[in-house]
Amino acid sequence: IFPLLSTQHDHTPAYTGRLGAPLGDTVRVRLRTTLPVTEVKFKLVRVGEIEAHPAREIDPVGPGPGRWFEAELPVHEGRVRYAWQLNFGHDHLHLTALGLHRTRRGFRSWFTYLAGHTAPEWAWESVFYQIFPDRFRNGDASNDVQTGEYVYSGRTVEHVPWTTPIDAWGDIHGHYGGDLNGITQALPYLQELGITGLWLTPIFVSPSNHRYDITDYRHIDPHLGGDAAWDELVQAASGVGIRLVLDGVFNHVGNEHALFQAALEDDAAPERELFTWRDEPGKLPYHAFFDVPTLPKIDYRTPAAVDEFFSGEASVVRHWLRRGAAGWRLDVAHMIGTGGTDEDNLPLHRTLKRAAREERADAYVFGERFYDPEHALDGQGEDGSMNYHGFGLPVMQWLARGNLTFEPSNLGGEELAEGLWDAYHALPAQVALSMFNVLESHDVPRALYRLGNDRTLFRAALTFLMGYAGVPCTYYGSEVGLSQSRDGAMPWCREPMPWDEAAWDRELRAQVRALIAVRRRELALQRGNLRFLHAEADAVAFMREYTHEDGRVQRAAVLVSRHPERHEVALTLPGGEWRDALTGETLSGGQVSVQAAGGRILLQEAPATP
Ligand code: ARE
Ligand code: CA
Repeated sequence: IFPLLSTQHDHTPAYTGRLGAPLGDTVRVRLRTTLPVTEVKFKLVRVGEIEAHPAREIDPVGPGPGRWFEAELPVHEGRVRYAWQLNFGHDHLHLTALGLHRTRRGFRSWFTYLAGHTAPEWAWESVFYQIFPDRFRNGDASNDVQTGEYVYSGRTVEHVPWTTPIDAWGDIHGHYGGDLNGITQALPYLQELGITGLWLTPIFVSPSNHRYDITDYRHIDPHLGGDAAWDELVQAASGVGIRLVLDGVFNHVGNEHALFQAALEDDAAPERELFTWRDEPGKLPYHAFFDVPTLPKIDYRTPAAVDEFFSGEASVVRHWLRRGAAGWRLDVAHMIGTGGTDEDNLPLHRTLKRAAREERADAYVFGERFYDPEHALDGQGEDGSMNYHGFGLPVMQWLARGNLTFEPSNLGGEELAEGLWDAYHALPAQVALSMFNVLESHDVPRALYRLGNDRTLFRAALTFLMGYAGVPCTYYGSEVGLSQSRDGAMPWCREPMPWDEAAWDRELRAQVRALIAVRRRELALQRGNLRFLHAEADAVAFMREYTHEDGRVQRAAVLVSRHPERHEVALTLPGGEWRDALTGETLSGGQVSVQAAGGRILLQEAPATP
């Protein structure tokens, strides 16, 4: 199922002249092959028909082996589907995004060129860190929620001292006191780690410790330091090159939100139309997220809802981008809409994205999607999505060997590679590079915990994350070995960050830092293509490759094993010298046997022809 190295075409400059050109433009595209072709044809789908044009042979680009062919791609529609046909006398092969095949395969496997699409490329170069504000750092004790201060979900809230372990029943009422002031204080720590982007789970006025039930979207929760703490954080973060992405809870509001309160109080209130109501015995009178009473669902069939949150002149989306946010993570993106299917909701997501881009030309907008995100990712809506389905969940299932109750199936390396490859090739390159890759989050168990707290396996997981196509995001505290006290997802994955350095695993932190540095240095990891090189039950290897316009190639081969101890893996690398990104050790390509435990990133830079 994996593409061969003999023939290549991808989104990088030598092969694709320009990404995201507008409708009506023409883009030059190229193919390189070492096969004995007699002719190469460029094929595209236009008005439902396949057109085939001869590609012309050109002088070789760069020093690599093979012959080069060039064609013109007319950007005639939003998504241009194309492929190459290689003729060998009477026989032929097709090159699609899936690789070389005897048949031309379904159009879903063809290359996709996205017209007029600009990706937030800064995100490709970023390494993100997710913060759950109540649990990251308490920078100002004077704003802490006090025990008994108010009632939430039928019980008074409690102030919990920082070092108290999470308690199941108390958790939804327990506030540890973390705030934005704390994040500002920790910026030097994050900068030293190499972080350049933060995703903050909700920070607006809300009674719960997770703040997904928002009372007022236009103000920062005073318990997090209020609006002033935000402005201070924005300024300090931009000073150290860190961008802030906010959590957009747009499927539902908190039940204490004024619009919902108005709707509840009066049957004739215009606000009624912002929600959906029902009259069924034993059920809430309104639709809510998973029937959680504090989370009434917003009805976007009502134009006032679209205005309030997305497109209006002072919408929530616009407000915080104006005030310094760099993008939005859309909570339960698959639910945000009119109550219809995901497809029905696409126009709404495009409206949201358009408003975001009007405010900030490079705003990064990605949805939370636990399952198949493909149909939502045509580039006009979300830039990408959280990559649980096509990355984090399967990678963790494989590495954890089905350990523990969360997503317990035990995948083999072959199945893993197949699943990842399938998810990757289905997306246009700019979207694939904009996927938000996570191994863990505040909704799933911590990766380190799922791996039995084994450091070698965790390092392997992080190598996968930093090496893979898409934007990597780590979860607060993982870098110092923060784990869980027991099995399960929330609340166990939300322990407060230990700031007593005696509790840190410094060796782990140094390793995480080194991996982040490699990611931030290597163009191939940020913008390269993706191909799987090898898969066996306990090891997989993939290649990221970036070919400059002059043919210079930068390669990174990423090898990951799920053995906690030494594990020799045999694989074939392109010839020439390779260097280990972390140890500097060199080896020559061809058939090699490499120690894979803990993960490896091997680099190769082929020089340009004079
Ligand atoms: C809290 C408690 C829960 C309790 C619930 C109901 O923590 O134990 O069951 O209340 O009383 C936020 C808070 C949660 C809170 C929830 C409701 O963070 O702590 O739960 O609000 O008050 C699915 C969705 C996914 C969603 C998760 C939570 O597909 O989109 O469930 N994620 C977002 C956020 C959450 C947030 C909300 C949605 C609501 O990221 O933090 O919850 O705004 C498997 C399943 C998935 C499931 C996933 C994670 O993979 O198949 O369907 O995701 O696990 O649990
Ligand atoms: Ca505080």
